[in-house]
Amino acid sequence: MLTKLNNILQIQFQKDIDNCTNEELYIALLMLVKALSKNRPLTQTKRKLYYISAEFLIGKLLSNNLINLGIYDEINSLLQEHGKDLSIIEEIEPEPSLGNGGLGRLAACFLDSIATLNLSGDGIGLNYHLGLFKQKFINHLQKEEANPWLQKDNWLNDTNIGFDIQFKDFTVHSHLYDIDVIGYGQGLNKLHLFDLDTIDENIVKEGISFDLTDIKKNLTLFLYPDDSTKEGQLLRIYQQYFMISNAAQLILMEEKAKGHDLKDLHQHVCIQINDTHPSMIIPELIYRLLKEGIHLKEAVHIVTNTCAYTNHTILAEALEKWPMDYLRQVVPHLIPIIEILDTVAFTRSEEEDVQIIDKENRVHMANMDIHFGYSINGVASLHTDILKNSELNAFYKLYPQKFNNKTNGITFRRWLLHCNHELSQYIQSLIGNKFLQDATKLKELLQYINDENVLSTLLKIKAHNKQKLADYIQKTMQISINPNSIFDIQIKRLHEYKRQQMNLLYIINLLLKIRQGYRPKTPITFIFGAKAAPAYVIAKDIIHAILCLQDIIAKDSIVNKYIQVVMIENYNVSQAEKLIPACDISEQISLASKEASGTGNMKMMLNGAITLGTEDGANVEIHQLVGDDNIYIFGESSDNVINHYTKQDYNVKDYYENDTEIENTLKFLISKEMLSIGNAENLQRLYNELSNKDWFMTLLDLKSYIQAKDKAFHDYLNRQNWAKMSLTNIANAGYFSSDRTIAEYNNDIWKLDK
Ligand code: GPW
Repeated sequence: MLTKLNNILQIQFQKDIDNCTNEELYIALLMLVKALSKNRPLTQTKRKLYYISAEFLIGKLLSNNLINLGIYDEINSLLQEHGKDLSIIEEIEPEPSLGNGGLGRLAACFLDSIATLNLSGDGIGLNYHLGLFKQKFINHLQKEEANPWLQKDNWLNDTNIGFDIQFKDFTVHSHLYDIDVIGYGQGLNKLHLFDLDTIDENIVKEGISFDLTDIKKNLTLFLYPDDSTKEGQLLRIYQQYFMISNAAQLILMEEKAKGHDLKDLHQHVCIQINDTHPSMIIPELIYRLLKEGIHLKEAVHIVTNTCAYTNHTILAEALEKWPMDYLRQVVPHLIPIIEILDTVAFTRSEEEDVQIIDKENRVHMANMDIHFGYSINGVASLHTDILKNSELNAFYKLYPQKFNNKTNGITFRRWLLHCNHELSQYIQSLIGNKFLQDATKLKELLQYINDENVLSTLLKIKAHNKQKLADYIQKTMQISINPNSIFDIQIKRLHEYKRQQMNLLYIINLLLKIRQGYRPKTPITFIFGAKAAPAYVIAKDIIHAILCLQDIIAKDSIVNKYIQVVMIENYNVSQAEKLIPACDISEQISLASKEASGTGNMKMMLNGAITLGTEDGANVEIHQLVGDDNIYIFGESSDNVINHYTKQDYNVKDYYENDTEIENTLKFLISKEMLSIGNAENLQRLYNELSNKDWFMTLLDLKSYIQAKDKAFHDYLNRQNWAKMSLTNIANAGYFSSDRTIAEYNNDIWKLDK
């Protein structure tokens, strides 16, 4: 390996490993990985899957590729022998920001598992030049900046492939770049990212603003920049159509190249539609099959048996409904097809809930997917039940056999082996390495539940990871945190339903108690990481309030002995990899019924954190796996929450008007102290929202949240028992391997070997 590496360094830089810079070494390693993956044959199965997604939040790739190629340890020691440090070299790689959060990260974990299981399945998405914005905190406010991640040397391989994409008023020619997806031990697939050569990064003005109408220059510039305006929504439709028309043409091209008859498309291909962003693939494929001379009825049949849809939310505002007029402006050729599909759907059921085009002339993308796909799945068992029994009940009655659950999963290669070397090495020393192939083998750890040696080693590993995180925060944010405090961590996109504001109210409540003389037994560090959508006003107000509180506590010399708040700037995959191994308490506090699954909950459990959560999403399954004693569950059930929405009987005032403690906690948001640091506009708006409307029922659960959280902090003192809980969580996390999830997708939906 040293010879190979030195050869590359010689050709590229006329240097060798001993006299090159870390930057040069990074590039050489990147080229080495690319060369090695070329030697792997592409995965072959009878059928081929195309996973189409507007987001692939792949994270940095160097270390994971080394792990999956099986050469991480070899390279690591080789570098050490020459005075280099792989962990420093890793930092040089820019993080591709091709996703927002869970949905995009899930797609990336899935690609890893698909390749690892030796299934032929490629990703198809877009090559956003600036990706998701970079978050800066200025005057306690989120500011967005462009986040260029594409440098000269990167993981993309140029292909000679490109397609004409016809919009109503103009045609563009696409350009395809591929990233190799290297499975763990075996498997090689592709992530196809489509782009346009005419994109112009110079149209970006201050922050992330740019001319939304200049499609040739902006089409793949940003990831969903702004859907609050008509122009923003039109751009989103342009992006989606560009993605799926490229996908359709690539798939049909590959099928023809294999000599397959397009009439047999569904025998050879499956297309997984990741949420509704790629849904236009359905009418587009029908359109293209018609052009190939296939009759309408048959084309509809073929496409229906090729496409499967995954739903990731029940939030009405996140279910895409495109006005026909907008679609007509961008892709008029799809309109007659959508109208036909709407008519066919109407013949199957006249019920309003299942129509494709509604009375306001909007196209319900999910409805089209369910009628004209052969599978619809939710992403955790509670979520799928809610789809079947309430949200999509009318569809469930029509097509019960199409509905199935696929509880999400995470790749253990990134979320254990890579991010927590120490823990994964230690696990291997205890139970060997079979769990690397079959994650349920982690259960064998349970034999050590009373082994004091093992328990204290687990605590030591956690302490070490906390120290590393503290060092990182010191270095990057110049904030010093106490590594001996409890690390209570909430990291996820900022959304009212995820209820960062409830965590905030807990901290305010605790601050007020400390000022009245209460003394926590162990100091606590409350860590947040969250980006808010640029146009999501209240979410930005919540960030503002957290940042103001962070400051108030830091400056209070009595309170800051006991508690500290740190909001991590620009939370992303790379920072998640540092935060998750250091987590003691994993905050999963969404309003029951609203979080489809969550995947951060699984990552933290796997790394030995204890969940503090509601019975929502995959928390329900975590609870079932670890039992009541190894998780902190609180709050109203999803049934009760759904009932409140149906009856519209939630009145937030009931929860503070006769409760001065809660009232004072809320009022602190607009206290003189907060206003002296923050902005009246933001803080008052947040206060008004919470005290008048509270759409996501923060106050409904606040009391039981405080109780459960206090108990968790109290239990933390019993270190031995805490270590047992931690071990139990790690041992039961095997179910959440994305290898299991993908095996289920393959058995029930894709059947790639059959
Ligand atoms: F709204 N999710 C996400 F359903 O990260 F489309 N972005 C999204 O736009 C949507 C969902 C959408 C998340 C869910 O909120 C989370 O609960 C789930 O674990 C994740 O998708 C992966 O399924």
